[in-house]
Amino acid sequence: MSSSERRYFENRFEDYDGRTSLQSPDGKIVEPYYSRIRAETHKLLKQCEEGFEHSRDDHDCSVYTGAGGMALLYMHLSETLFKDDETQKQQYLKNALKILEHSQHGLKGKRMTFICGDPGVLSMLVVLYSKLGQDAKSETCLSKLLSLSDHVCGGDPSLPDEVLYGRAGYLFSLLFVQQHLGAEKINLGIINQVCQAILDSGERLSKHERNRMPLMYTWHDKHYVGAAHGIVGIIYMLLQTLPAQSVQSNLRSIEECVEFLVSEQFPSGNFPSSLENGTDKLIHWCHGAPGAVHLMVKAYQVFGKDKYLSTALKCGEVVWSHGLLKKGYGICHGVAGNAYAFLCLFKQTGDPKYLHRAMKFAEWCFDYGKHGCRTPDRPYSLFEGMAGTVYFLTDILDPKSSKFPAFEI
Ligand code: GSH
Repeated sequence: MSSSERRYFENRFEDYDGRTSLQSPDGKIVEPYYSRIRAETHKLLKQCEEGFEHSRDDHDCSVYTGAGGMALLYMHLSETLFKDDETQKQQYLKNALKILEHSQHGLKGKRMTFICGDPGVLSMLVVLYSKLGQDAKSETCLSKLLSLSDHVCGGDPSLPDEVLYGRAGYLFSLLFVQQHLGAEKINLGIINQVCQAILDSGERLSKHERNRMPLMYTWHDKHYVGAAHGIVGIIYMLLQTLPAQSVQSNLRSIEECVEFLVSEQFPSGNFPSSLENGTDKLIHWCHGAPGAVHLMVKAYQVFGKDKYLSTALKCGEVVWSHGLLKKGYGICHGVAGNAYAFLCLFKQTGDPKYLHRAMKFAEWCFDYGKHGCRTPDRPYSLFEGMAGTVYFLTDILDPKSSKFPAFEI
């Protein structure tokens, strides 16, 4: 393949030298990197806020491309970049609330997920109202959020199960509220039912197709594999919901799915985008190794099999060699999203090599727009554009606390 046909730039960064210390005793990145990352983040944040304001689409309140994504970034900044500045911290929470209140009329009552639908906005409102002392409003939004569970669990055959548009994306909304306000905030019975609905749906399709996998999922008639639309994302969400009895009772089936996925890994370390498509091409969080790494590490934590960790480590190699994407710097199909693969491996292994790699990808992002990448359709959005890059850069400041937004709990 010629370099012009490739979807990635050659990675010319040196790999980890095995010596340099990258973390200070409190877990933060050492100087001068810490200050440099903060400075670059502030620069990009300013650009992003201005760009978002100018290109704002009041009809899009999604976390993926719209106002919800900016609100999620602001919530994140209050916990990272402005963590030690109480005034700024409160201000960014208020900014997030303002954006969401403004965009509430854009709720469509159509999509059921955190990333693309009403539950994202509602669950952030639950958290923000509560943090800002408006408990009655928080409860109202929580009731609205929970009332959607009837539809999610009702067996609607047109509702998918994947993360971007389906049941697993609704599940994340509930986990998000729990993460911020405590597990007791959401009745485990509801969470259990949502997981059961996902499991039932997977089992139904598997039986219908006489598939060797006990759980099988499709989206738009394709058996997608990756984190956004496929089984990787669905199974990952279930494994993040271990307290649910339905998940506990189906761990065997879930593990069989993980086993199957391991067998689908390409020699390069990447994964196919769907079972119908055997080409080793997309190295994105949404499709491919950068998303699968999260599942493999989680599966290792839950089932304890070394094989899952080595599958994850192989993902890390292909992301390092082929992960500087020409698509851009975003989190869904860009360099920042790919860098979360290294943060995930660093959190699991403690190996500074992965922190080094994440920092090199961060360095690439400092030169935002200078590599000749394509411009995303929504250039300032969280999943396609600059807001996602800013989110990642602030996460790397304290790598052990980093989490892929709207996906990792
Ligand atoms: N609209 C997106 C943007 O402007 O950033 C581009 C669409 C895109 O890249 N989609 C991802 C993908 O893998 C899936 S979410 N597309 C298929 C491909 O790159 O071949």
